[in-house]
Amino acid sequence: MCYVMSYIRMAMCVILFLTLFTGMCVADSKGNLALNGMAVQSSLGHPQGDAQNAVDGNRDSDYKKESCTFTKTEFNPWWRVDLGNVYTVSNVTITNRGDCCKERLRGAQIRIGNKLDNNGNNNELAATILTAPNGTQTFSFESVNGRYVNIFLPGNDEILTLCEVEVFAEKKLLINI
Ligand SMILES: [Ca+2]
Repeated sequence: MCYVMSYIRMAMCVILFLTLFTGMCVADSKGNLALNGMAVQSSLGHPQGDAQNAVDGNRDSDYKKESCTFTKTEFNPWWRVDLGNVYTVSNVTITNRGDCCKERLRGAQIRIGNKLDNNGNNNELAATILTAPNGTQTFSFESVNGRYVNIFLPGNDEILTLCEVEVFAEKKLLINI
């Protein structure tokens, strides 16, 4: 009886230890975290311009190939992906539209964080796209913790089009928000 009790006590200790230990762990996270994530955008400006097209794993920059997003012409358009967990994001790779209108993306901001105030566009500014990307361009920055990655294009009469957004992190933080 004594042996059984001590065995159970030990087993409980192991379970408790593992629970606490794994709760503090950080897991390596390699690869594109945005791939097939839940994506939304401020508006839909064209039937083939769905927000999900920027996380479909296809960098095709020809809008006619139906793998790019497209908002209406509006004030401060934005696009957002939910990574599903909090990561320390250090790189975002963006594929701009290539068949025309590259300059539309100039001035767009990469914002990362855990809040959805102002649709996530108030989250920390990680980088600004100062010159229109010619094809695919990677933006590296001081790591920012966050679950949401926004591409925010401030200004009047702007159209936001993204053909692919890829998000990379150093590690995953096991915090559920
Ligand atoms: Ca795409």
